[in-house]
Amino acid sequence: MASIDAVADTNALDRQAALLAGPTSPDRCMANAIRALTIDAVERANSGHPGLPLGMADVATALWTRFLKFDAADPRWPDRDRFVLSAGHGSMLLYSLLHLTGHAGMGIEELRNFRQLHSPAAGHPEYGEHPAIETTTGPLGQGLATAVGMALAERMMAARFGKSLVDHRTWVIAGDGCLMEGISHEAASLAGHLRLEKLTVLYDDNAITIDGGTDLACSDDALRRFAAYGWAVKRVDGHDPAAIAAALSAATRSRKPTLIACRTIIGFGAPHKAGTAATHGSALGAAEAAGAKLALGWDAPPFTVPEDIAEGWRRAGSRGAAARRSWLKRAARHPLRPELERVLAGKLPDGWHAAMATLKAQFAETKPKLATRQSSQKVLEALVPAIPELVGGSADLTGSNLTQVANMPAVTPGNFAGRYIHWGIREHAMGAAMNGMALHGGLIPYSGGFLVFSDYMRPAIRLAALMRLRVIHVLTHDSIGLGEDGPTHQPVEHLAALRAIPNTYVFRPADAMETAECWEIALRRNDGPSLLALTRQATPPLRTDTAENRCARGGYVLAEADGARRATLIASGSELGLAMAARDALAAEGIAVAVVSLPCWELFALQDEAWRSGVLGSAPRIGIEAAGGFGWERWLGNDGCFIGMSGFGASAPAEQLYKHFGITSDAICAAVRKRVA
Ligand SMILES: Cc1ncc(C[n+]2csc(CCOP(=O)(O)OP(=O)(O)O)c2C)c(N)n1
Ligand SMILES: [Mg+2]
Repeated sequence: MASIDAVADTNALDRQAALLAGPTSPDRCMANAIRALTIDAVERANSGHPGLPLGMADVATALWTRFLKFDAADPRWPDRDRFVLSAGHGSMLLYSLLHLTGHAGMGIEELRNFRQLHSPAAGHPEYGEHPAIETTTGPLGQGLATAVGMALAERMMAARFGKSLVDHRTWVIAGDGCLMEGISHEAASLAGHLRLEKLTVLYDDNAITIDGGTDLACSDDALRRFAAYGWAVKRVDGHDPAAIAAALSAATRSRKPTLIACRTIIGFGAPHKAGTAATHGSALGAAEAAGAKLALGWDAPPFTVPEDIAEGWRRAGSRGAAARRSWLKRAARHPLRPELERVLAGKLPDGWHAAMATLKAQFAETKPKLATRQSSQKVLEALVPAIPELVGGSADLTGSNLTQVANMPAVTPGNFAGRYIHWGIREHAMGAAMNGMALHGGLIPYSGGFLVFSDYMRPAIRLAALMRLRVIHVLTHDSIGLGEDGPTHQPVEHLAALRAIPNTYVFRPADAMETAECWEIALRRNDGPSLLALTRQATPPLRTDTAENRCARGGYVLAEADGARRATLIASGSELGLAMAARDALAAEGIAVAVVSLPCWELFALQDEAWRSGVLGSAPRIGIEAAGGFGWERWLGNDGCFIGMSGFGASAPAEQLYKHFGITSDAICAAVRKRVA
C-alpha cells in the first residue's frame, strides 16, 4: 500500500484502477451499495450530486457499520449519536444509508423519487422530512457549526443529567466547501477551545469543488489549521477501510475534537469522470453510470441490492438495539427521568409563568424608565431561575446585551456545568451552534449580539426559521438611538431584512412591560426563531396593564383617540414614546389621534382582518420607526406617511441624531397637521 502522501500525488484514475484491481472486499461491497443507489437515484432524477456519495462511501460504511451508535427502529432515541452531513449536496449518501440500514420511511420508492415534490429524499437533507435527518444542510459550513452546537449540548446535558442518561458522540462529514467557508473557522476554533472531545469531523479531502481543483482558490493546510485550533488531526486514505476504522477508533479515545482528512477520489468508480469536478453535481450519464457499475463489479438491476449485502446493512441498522434497550432500562428507573423527558419534549416547567407574572406586576407598579435591553435583563433575572433549560450567551457583548444574570456561570473548556456561553466574536457560528443545541434537544438557547451584526448570523437565523427551531436572539443597540458609535453600528435595513425571513418573529418592544410580553411569546413559541430588537437608550413606561399579553396580537391600540380618529400613529420600540408625546400635543390642538403599538409584524399579520382593520383604522396613517421604511407600506397603505430613516445614520449623541434625522414628536405633529388640514 502506497503511503497516503504518495497517494495524493497519484493521478486519480491510476489510483482508482489500483484500488479496483483484485477481488472486492466485503467492506467495499457494502460501500458499493451506497454507490449503486446513488447512481440510480441521480440518473433517474437526472439531477443531483453523485461525486460525494461515491467518494465517501467507504468512509461512511466504516462509520455506520462499526462506530455510529444508532438503532434504525427508533431514530429519535435521545442517546443516539448524531450524524451531520454538512456537505448537504451529497444527500444521496445519507438517504442510501437510511435506506440500507432499514429506516422506515426511506424505502426504495422514496429513493426513486429523489428530488421530487413530497419525497423525504429532497435535494438537500431537510430536517423534518425524515426523523433520522438531524439537521437541514446545504449552506456549506453551517452543518459543521450546527454539529458543534449538538456536541456542546451533549456535554451540557451530560453535566446536568449524568453519563448514564447522556453519553453520545457527534459525527460530521464535511467537504472542501465546508472547510473554506468562514463559519467553519469560527466553529472549529470554538470547539477546540471548549475541548468538545466527542466531536469528530470526517473531511472529504478530495481536492475538488465545482470550479475544479481546490488549488484554484485555496492552499490551506487544513490539518495544521485544525491542530492550531486544538484538534487532534489525522490523514487517511479514504478508500482504505482498515485505516479509516483505525482513525475513527482513535477519535473515540481522543481528549480533543478530531478532524480526519479522508483522501478520496470524487465520483469513485466512474471510469472517466472520477477525480474531476464533472462528478460533483450532475448525473453521470448512461454510459458513465454503466461503466461505473462495471468497474465496481456491481451487476444488480437498478434500485436493487443483492440479498447478502442488504442483510449486512440491515444488521448494521440494528447494531445499536441492545444499547438502546439498556438505555431505556436505565432511564426508566432514573430519578431524573421525568425532568429529562420534560426538557426533551420542549415543555416549559410548571411555575415559570408565576415568575413572569410577579415581574409584570412589579413593572406595573414601579413604572421603570429603562432601556429595553435592561428590561430584558430583568426578565432574564426572573426566567433563568425558573427555567433550568434556558441557556444564554453572547458574541462578546455580554455587558452591552445584558444577557448574563446571577447564578449563570459560564461554560469553560472541559467544564459544561455552566449556563452561559461566551461565544467569542463569532456570530455566524453562534447562530448555527444554537440551532444545533435546539436540534439536540433539552436546552433553549438565547444569544446576545448587536442588531446590526445580525447580518453576520443571518444564514443561521434563516435555517432556524426553515427548521422551525426555538432559538431566541437578543439583539440590542437597535437603531440610531445607540448614538456615538455611528453608522457602522446603527441598523437601518436590518428590521426589514429580518422581517423578510419567513417564520421569524421580529419583536421590537417599546417599554419594560412589552419586553416582558415579547420574551414570554418567544419562550412559548416552539416552531421557529424569535428575535428581540432592543434599545441601548432608556424608553418611557407606556404600559401598566397586565391582564392580557397585548403583544401577542402583534399590534394593538395603545391609546385610542379622544373622539373620532383624525389620524393613526403606528410605531414600535423607542418611537412609541414619541408617538404618545405627539398624541398629547395634538390633543391640545384639538386633533384626536390614536397610537398603535406594532411590536411584531408577523403576529399582527396572523390576526384576522377585523382585528387588523380595527387597529389600523381608516384615518390617515403615520408610521414611525427609527429604521428604513422598506415594507411599511404594507401597514400604511398608498397614502400613508413614514417617519424614519432614509439612509445611513451618523456618529453623535442619540438625542441629536433623532433631531438631525427628523424623528421627533414635532415632526409627527407636523405630518398629522398636513394630513388633516
Ligand atoms: C454557502 C454555500 N455557498 C455555495 C454553495 C454552492 N455549492 C454547493 S457544493 C459547492 C462546492 C463544494 O465543494 P466540496 O465541498 O469540495 O464538495 P465536492 O465537490 O467535493 O462534493 C458549492 C460551491 C453552497 N451550497 N453553500
Ligand atoms: Mg471537494
